[in-house]
Amino acid sequence: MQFARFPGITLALVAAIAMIGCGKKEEPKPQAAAPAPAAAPAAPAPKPEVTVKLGHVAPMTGPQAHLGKDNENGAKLAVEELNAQGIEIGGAKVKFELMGEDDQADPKQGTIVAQKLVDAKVNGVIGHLNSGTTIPASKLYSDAGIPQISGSATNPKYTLQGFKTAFRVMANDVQQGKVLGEFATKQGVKTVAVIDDRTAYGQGLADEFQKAATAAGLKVVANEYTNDKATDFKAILTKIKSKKPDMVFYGGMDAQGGPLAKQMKELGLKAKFLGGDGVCTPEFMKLGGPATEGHYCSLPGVPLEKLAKGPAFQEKFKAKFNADIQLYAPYVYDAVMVMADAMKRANSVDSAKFLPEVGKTAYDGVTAKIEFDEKGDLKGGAISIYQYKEGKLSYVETLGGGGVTEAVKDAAQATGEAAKAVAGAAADAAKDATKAAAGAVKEAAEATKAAVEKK
Ligand code: ABU
Repeated sequence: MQFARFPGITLALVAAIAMIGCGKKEEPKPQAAAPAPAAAPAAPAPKPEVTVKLGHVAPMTGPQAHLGKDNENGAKLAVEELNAQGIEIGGAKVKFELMGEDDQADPKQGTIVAQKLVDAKVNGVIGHLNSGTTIPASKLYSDAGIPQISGSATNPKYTLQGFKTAFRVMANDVQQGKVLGEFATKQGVKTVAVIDDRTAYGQGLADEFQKAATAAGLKVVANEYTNDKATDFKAILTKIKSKKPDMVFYGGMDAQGGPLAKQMKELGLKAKFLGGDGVCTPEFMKLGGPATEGHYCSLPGVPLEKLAKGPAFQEKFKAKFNADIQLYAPYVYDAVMVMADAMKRANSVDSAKFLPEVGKTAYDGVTAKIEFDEKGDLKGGAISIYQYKEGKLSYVETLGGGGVTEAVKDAAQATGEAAKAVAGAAADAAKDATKAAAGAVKEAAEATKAAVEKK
């Protein structure tokens, strides 16, 4: 920019002159001594923080990865909610952290990752998913005094070892096998073929089923075995077909159960299929396709829709993970909450201090009112039967289970109270209407009488 009257003088030059003019250093004026500033109030010392490390173990790779992910999502949801609550324990703000490990559903890998969690000094362990990994790992956690809660391992041995650290939040396979054996008998079948995958869960459940079925009068016409990696079952199914059983019972998981049901149909087996919780999944129906239609499975607990906190849990799970629950996520969620609840009651995150409180749990969970017996098993665990219908699990009935039925009772009571309130309001309204009508009739009668008298 140039000035109009002095075209050669630029704005920069003017600025330079101005700066020279201002360049005279002014002597500092003597100032009166400033009063000493009032001492600021001491800032409150920040609350100490403590990190609680929770180990979570499940197969995150291999044929059961979809179930491992489902379990981990249940644990993640619980941890996120606990952290949002800003819990204080023992005067410190607690931050929960999940240490996820993949045991590949392999017993040996299960102990390797368990040792890793022990070395990392985790405060507690949620898992493992499979009984075959949970049982050997539980010895390491017990030796280290680390509380362990499984949301899915159902083999009875897990809590029969006398470990003070071992707990589970669902019914075990003695209960499940018994219900399945009795259910098979109720279906009117006379003969059954039993197949299992030789895992702690599959074999254990098949044994319990067989005990209950034979006690109820069923004849076992074949016992066959496979493994938890198999995909081709035609050889054993061909042998079974020749025995013409009314029913095939499978002890194992959905990755094998789905193809097995499909191959039963392909080979022309007319027998009904029945399995436990490991096959009671959307994945079973996906793998088995239309061949799964009309068959049955069981699941510890009762349908979430029938529980007071179930529908809300389903909604928040779907909203967070954009996925439906596969199987055990709500149980794993409850397992984390039970562990945190024990820490709160003990006012300590120290495993040795809160472990006794785990045993004293009385927690109103999503899946049940959770209380443990002296072994660490869920008290009064229920078992429900489902039928595969048009690609969905259709609820049939719930058998046994004080703990779970308590929660159902709570929901039913709430519904009953609401219904009573509606009925009460309707009765009041009806009373008012009757009174008004009676008044109108009386008035009409008086008017008629007056009219008659006037005549
Ligand atoms: N409860 C069936 C799947 C987990 C287990 O191995 O026990």
